Amino acid sequence: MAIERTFSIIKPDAVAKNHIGAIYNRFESAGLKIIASKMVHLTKEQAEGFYAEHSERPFFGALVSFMTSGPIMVQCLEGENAVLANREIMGATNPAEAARGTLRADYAASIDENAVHGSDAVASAEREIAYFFSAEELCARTR
Ligand code: RTP
Ligand code: MG
Repeated sequence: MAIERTFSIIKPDAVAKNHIGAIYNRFESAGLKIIASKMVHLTKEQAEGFYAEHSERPFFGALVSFMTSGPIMVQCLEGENAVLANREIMGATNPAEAARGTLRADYAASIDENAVHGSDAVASAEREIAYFFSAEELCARTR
């Protein structure tokens, strides 16, 4: 059993539509524990830094504009195989391709406004968690 941590964002579209509680319920129902959580409104510089790996992609400007358009919820999730488990809860990047019952199938309007983010690997999770949370803000709950 591999207990992992992953980083999750509820993006501005889903916060604006009041889906925070529904999305937290999906995480908890799947056995993932929220071990840190806060609402933030990203600056342009923070969003560009977070998505630096996409800086050369054609959608980068739209992505940064969207991610700074309103407050987001950022959280660290802990549990068995948390990285992959959260990716399965989220569904495909494009909601048109997301499996039924996934967050993006249920709450995302388009590939640009797709409700949630989740780390794609343990290494990126560590980087992304540290981008938003100090060690003291992470409350280990699984032992
Ligand atoms: P995320 O990082 O947000 O969890 O999403 P992901 O891994 O499924 O997708 P990724 O390839 O990392 O892309 C990051 C975000 O950029 C936007 N995107 N737009 N228009 C496009 O072709 C396109 N491709 C990606 C999406 O909002 C995606 O979540
Ligand atoms: Mg990604």
